[in-house]
Amino acid sequence: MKVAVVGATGMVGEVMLRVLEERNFPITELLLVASERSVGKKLTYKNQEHSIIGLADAVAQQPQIAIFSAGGDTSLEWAPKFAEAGTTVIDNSSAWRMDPDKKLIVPEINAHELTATDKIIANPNCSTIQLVMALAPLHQKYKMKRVVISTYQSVSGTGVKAIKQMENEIAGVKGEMAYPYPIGRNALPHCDVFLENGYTKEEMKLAREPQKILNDRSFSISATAVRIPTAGGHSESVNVEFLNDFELNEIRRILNDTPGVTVQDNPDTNTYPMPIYAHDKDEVFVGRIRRDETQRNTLNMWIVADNLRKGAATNAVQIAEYVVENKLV
Ligand code: A2P
Ligand code: 11C
Repeated sequence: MKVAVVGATGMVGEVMLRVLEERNFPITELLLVASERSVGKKLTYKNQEHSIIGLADAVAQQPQIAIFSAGGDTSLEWAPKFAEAGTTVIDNSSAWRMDPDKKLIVPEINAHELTATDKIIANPNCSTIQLVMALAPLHQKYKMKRVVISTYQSVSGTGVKAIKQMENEIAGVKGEMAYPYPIGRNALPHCDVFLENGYTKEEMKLAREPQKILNDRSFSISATAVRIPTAGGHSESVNVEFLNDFELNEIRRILNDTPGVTVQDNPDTNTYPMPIYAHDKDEVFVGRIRRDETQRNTLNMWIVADNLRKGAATNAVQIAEYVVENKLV
């Protein structure tokens, strides 16, 4: 496969290259693409140096697959140009996710919907991916009615500038701020921009994207997204009301049997998911599984995953693997 990675110099792009290498993705030619600022710079993939090229150059080379993580504006402008050139685009931005003509894919859940005519495929938001990975098998069995979620999100979800802000604060150095407030020793109930309804864009992604991925609008999700001073992954406190009753052991068994999900749940040994352990892993970790004693058929759990891996790069590479294995490119 001739593969382009658009946004190769970025934070997700870097993880993308690592994941492609680790999974030995069948690449015959690799095009590393970034903004004009970076053209000519060198990056290493599998011990080989590659020069960064620009978008127009990459389109002209007609790669079979282009994995984009270069922001929504770049995707809006350039993904259609690649698609027109015959490239299958897997886009990690929010640009196409809710477009009714584009599919929003978590491979373990709905990759079977993909066909060779899908030329722009959307990768969901990081906090959505880890949520639906745990909810999908439970929804299938017990039917969700309502989900209430609060997130505790890593600064790596904001980007390099936010990591730098956190490092500067730790070092006691003044520098550029990614957030309107200090992030150290703080919790900001503010991920992405505020919308007219008083929710943030991140909260509305959590409310809407799972319905599209599960192809079901019969359940609702209410979200509060919070940024905390951690770097390894996003955590989520999730309360799910089902239509049908459940046994906790059955919930644990279903989650344990779900590919890509690992249960870490033993209060006796203080075993529960945490970002420091989820960091650099591809699985979604679920723990603190317990019945909500205040309401029928309702479950509480805690979900953690590395937002740059399963939340972004790994999910996108898995989509690429699916389209290659199923000869959709
Ligand atoms: P560059 O490094 O040349 O700016 P991050 O999310 O970590 O900020 O990374 C964003 C990625 O998207 C980087 O690789 C960045 O390249 C790339 N990028 C940003 N704007 C553009 C653009 N207009 N055209 C192509 N790539 C872009
Ligand atoms: C965050 N979820 O942690 C964001 C980052 O829509 O792809 C990714 C934003 C997106 O703030």
